[in-house]
Amino acid sequence: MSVAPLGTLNDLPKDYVAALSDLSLAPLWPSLRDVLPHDMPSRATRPHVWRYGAIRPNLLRAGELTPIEKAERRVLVLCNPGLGLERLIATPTIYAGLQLILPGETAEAHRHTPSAIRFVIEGDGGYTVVNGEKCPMEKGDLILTPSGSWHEHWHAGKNPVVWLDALDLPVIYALEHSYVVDGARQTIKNGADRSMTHYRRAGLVPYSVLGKRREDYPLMRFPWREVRAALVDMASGCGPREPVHLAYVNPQTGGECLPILGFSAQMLRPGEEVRPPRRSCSSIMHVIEGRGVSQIDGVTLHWDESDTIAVPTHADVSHRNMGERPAFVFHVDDAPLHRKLGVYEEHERL
Ligand code: 1HN
Repeated sequence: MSVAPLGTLNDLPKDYVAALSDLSLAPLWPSLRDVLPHDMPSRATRPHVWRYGAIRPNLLRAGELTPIEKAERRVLVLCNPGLGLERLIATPTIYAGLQLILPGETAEAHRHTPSAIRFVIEGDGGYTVVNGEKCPMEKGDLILTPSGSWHEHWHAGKNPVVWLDALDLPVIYALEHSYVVDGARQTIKNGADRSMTHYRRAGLVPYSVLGKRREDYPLMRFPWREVRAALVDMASGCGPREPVHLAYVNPQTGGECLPILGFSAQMLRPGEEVRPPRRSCSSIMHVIEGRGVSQIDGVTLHWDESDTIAVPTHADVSHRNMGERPAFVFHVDDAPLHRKLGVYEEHERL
């Protein structure tokens, strides 16, 4: 293995470097270690917690300052402090923001190339219409809006509704493929959404699905009430060291719901600490219920209900429930993309 240090730009004659620049060329070797470090990628993403208690008054203030028509979507974006405010990213691949909609407001229909999800934080009476399917928004519900699907948000309740948006926008933007098309209000075609009718229970799908070309996105809403009950039941059937962790999947294929981002929900028993392997994917973790503390690459982050945490790639992670009751967290990661690209890795902890 070569241990000689690589040449730098200063080793080269100025006129040569200038001649290369004029030709829109650059020598690789002075920059090679930046883009290809040994053994471990360089990561600008920082472990970070966004505290809902600090965000909420500012989000409500946005409601006073900026009418929905002036915002299109009234969102405060979770910007990772290691990646700057301009890039609007929580991790290299995950855009995340908290969106506010006030009683009587509508966020008009559009569709775009990035895929999105909503994860509801508070408020009653909000709903999202996805390709004509009305999806009620209750705390902890996960609602998908896959790439290209029409979506609009409504509020028929009395108090502010807030949710976490997560999008694969950074990836689609890097592809120079991010754009939106505005549309007319959709005609709602359902009473109850399909989580309440066609996909009522794991292991059961409409008979007509068998032998047919499958729908890409059969299920748009995953009600928290059911996910929470599934986690509690799983805990009752697991050994004390087995993680109580469920992946959200496409009920027709058993595979991930969306192509780039993956979603899962985890229960941490009182006092439990989980120490997953180091993973190549980045993620965010959103606290649904409970309080605890995480160690991420040596950084200690305390968390409470509705806080959101950024986890860099390859990070050494532990999460501990500090409460007397079970804690529930929701994870968004880019593992589906890593797996598709054939680059997904898990490593021993450092
Ligand atoms: C978007 O369309 C929504 O539809 C929310 O609610 C956040 C962030 C970036 C780009 C599009 C929405 C978004 C977004």
